[in-house]
Amino acid sequence: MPDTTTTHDWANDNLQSLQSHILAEEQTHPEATGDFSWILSAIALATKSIANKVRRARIDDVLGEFGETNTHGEAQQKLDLIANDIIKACLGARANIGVLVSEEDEEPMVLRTHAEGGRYAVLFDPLDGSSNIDFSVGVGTIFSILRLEDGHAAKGVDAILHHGARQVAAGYVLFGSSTVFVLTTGNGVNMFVLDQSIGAFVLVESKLQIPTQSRIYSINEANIDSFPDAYRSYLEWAHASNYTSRYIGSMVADVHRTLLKGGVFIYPPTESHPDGKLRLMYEANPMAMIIEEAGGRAIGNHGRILEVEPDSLHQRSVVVMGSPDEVGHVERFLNS
Ligand code: AHM
Ligand code: MG
Repeated sequence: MPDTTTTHDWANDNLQSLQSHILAEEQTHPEATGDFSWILSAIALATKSIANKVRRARIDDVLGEFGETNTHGEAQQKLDLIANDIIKACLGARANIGVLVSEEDEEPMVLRTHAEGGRYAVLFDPLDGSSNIDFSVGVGTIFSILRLEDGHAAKGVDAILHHGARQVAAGYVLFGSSTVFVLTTGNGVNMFVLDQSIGAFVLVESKLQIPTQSRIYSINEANIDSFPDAYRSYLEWAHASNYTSRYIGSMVADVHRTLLKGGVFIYPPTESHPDGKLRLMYEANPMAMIIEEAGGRAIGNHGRILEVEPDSLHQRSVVVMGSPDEVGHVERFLNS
């Protein structure tokens, strides 16, 4: 309950929606054009709609596989495609979005040239962890925003193949026991929760900081026999050091817990996924930007994830991200 006494600081402690937060941030940048509020309001609209579909999935009978595989040869769930269509419908109409890239589509969708106003590319995984959806486990949408340069339409995929440090914003929306929107525009990490009663994401925490250390590792340990030696040695050390294990198998949920509670989330190379399973440009990069902006670290096979120059849109990346000290422990084994 809000404090209704006269001593309450109403000027600085007020209810703020995602929309008003973005507008307020833009006002601190005189050169801002309002582009972000357009893009983020489209993402907010799309994810509110996806949250509704996810909640109603069993009632509406849209659980289960669609019967096709995506560009990575993975079974698509019906809700993967529904979420993909919702995002494209909401973002496609925003005049400043030039290109959309989705995990579910092999080719990027070029909407507008630079001359036509296409200033940004939005890359996204519409419904990450969707194989968990039949069991009401938390799933999420992940997005990354890159600025486009003049001539992007002619350059095709090359116009988007930039390292993650060039992201201008990144975020995810977790559809869990509550719907949580976590966002960074390069100025810290803010967390919003969907208030169903008013239909708006409201700010619940600003400038989130990940705990520096926490004895939690999050990894699919069933694959241990095919992990490289360094990861096996790390796990042996963690067992001996009284670590606990938490693994949901849904990256958004696992990274969200890691952000709030600390620890390390790891998807190492395995026999079936020698380059790691997660995708660099719309899974690893946006999560890495959020974790770094919150004071954490995110590394892959060759150092900092955000410095990897991609060769292809859908390439995979090894992921080790979380509390700075915990990533440091894994890194010690990777370097030895
Ligand atoms: P998806 O994009 O097809 O949903 O797959 C990504 C998911 C991540 O959410 C999760 O971290 C990982 O796959 C789990 O993989 P595994 O089942 O091999 O542990
Ligand atoms: Mg995914």
